[in-house]
Amino acid sequence: MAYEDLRAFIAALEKAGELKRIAVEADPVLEIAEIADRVSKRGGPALLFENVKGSRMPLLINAFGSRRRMALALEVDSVEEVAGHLRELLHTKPPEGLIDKLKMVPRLIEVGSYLPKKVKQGPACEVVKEKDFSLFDLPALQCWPLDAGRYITFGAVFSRDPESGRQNCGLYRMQLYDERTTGMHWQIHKQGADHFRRSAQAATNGRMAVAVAIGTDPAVTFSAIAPLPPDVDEILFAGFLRSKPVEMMPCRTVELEVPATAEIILEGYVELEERRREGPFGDHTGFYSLADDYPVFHVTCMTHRRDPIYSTTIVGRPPMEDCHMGYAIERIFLPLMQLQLPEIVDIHMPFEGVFHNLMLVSIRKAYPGHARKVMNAIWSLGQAMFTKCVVVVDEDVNVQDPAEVVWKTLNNIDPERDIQFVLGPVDSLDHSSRLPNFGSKMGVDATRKWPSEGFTRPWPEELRMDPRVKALVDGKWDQLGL
Ligand SMILES: Cc1cc2nc3c(=O)[nH]c(=O)nc-3n(C[C@H](O)[C@H](O)[C@H](O)COP(=O)(O)O)c2cc1C
Ligand SMILES: [Mn+2]
Repeated sequence: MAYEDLRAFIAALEKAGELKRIAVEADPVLEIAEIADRVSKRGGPALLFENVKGSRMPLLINAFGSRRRMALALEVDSVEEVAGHLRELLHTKPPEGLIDKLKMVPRLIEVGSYLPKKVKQGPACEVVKEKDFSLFDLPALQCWPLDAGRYITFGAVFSRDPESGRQNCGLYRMQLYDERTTGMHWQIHKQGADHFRRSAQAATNGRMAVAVAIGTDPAVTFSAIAPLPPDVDEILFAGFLRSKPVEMMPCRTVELEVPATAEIILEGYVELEERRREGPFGDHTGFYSLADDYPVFHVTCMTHRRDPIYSTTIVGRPPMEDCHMGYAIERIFLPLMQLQLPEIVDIHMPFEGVFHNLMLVSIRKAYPGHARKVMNAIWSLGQAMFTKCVVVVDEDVNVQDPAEVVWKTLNNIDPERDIQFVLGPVDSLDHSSRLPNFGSKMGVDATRKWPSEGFTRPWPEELRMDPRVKALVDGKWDQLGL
């Protein structure tokens, strides 16, 4: 059964022994971050702070912060199951005969049944505040000492495409400026920024409606960070993940729909002309991302449950909570990549690469230059375009084992011949690129080189012991006293 809301997920975490309640008072300014960081680094549980200094709301953090909790969030034993389900759906052949058509019906119904369900209202608007409220009622964290202030770090931001009218939902951090305004840190490549840009092109002075949901059911939170293609509805994807439609209710003061079972909703607008300094902020990279100018979110209404739970996360040097969400993305999006690139056997993004810095890819190499074709394809595939370094290996290399990849790659490459640089868009958080958002990327062709690629020397065999000798030693092993 799908989790109705964040609370149902919290209950499941607690039942699984994956949640620790903390009654001791803790300060949302730095202290909670330090506690969560230590727990993250030790592979510890989700934390529910019940006594947050200066706020009446309990605070949840690290709820997705392990492989097991990520699976619990998606209600599976392993996120591979979700990939399997997606693969099945994607490989449904167009029906041929009548029998095939009949077999398709349940599948089509299944997809149709994930569509968001409109409801008039929900628990998220049990309390409606248009006048007397302050964003500082929320226990928003200051995560790192040089952060520009306190930030809402786990809000799902909703906006509407000015032309198609479709909604987008992306997770972007929000710096608290005062009681009613925050930064709106949608980076230039993201869909919120696209809506904003196109709204501004249509009308130079005016406003764009924005709503933010904090504390949504875990499928919605995960969908908000998932690198879905533009115009694929995150809420439909969440419905697919939880095998049940997400209930969406209209906002009170703006024309947007938000998850009806969220803990807290912020409604408001961004001015199309306005920008304000945002950051610095201690980021996923383990460094502070630099301050820059971003739109400003003016909050006109806050609604919440009678007893809201504030949900948040911190980012920083890996491993952190977001790494486990990144791993789920790696597994779940592999079938989608393979739809375009069936030669891909597996991919892996080690935590240390912070999502975009390193992708290890194994392929079934079929023609000269195949590895380079795959690199170029990855650089043109949605948010994978940010991948700073792509390493392509043959199918016999296990990319889930970075040590094996390093060993084989460094043996296999003639660097000048096998490394390729390209220029293009890079992640906004990259502090090393020559310009913000623009820089170079590197592809390493670590596949075995072929004569048809100009490599005419013999390629050596990999060391492997004779199986007969292995069996012999197995038989003697106990006597060896080793
Ligand atoms: C904890 C966390 C914080 C994030 N903060 C931001 C952010 O501040 N700005 C941003 O553009 N993306 C941020 N992201 C990444 C986006 O959520 C992600 O790229 C998402 O796919 C964007 O959706 P969109 O394509 O619909 O815009 C964050 C991701 C995580 C896990
Ligand atoms: Mn999107």
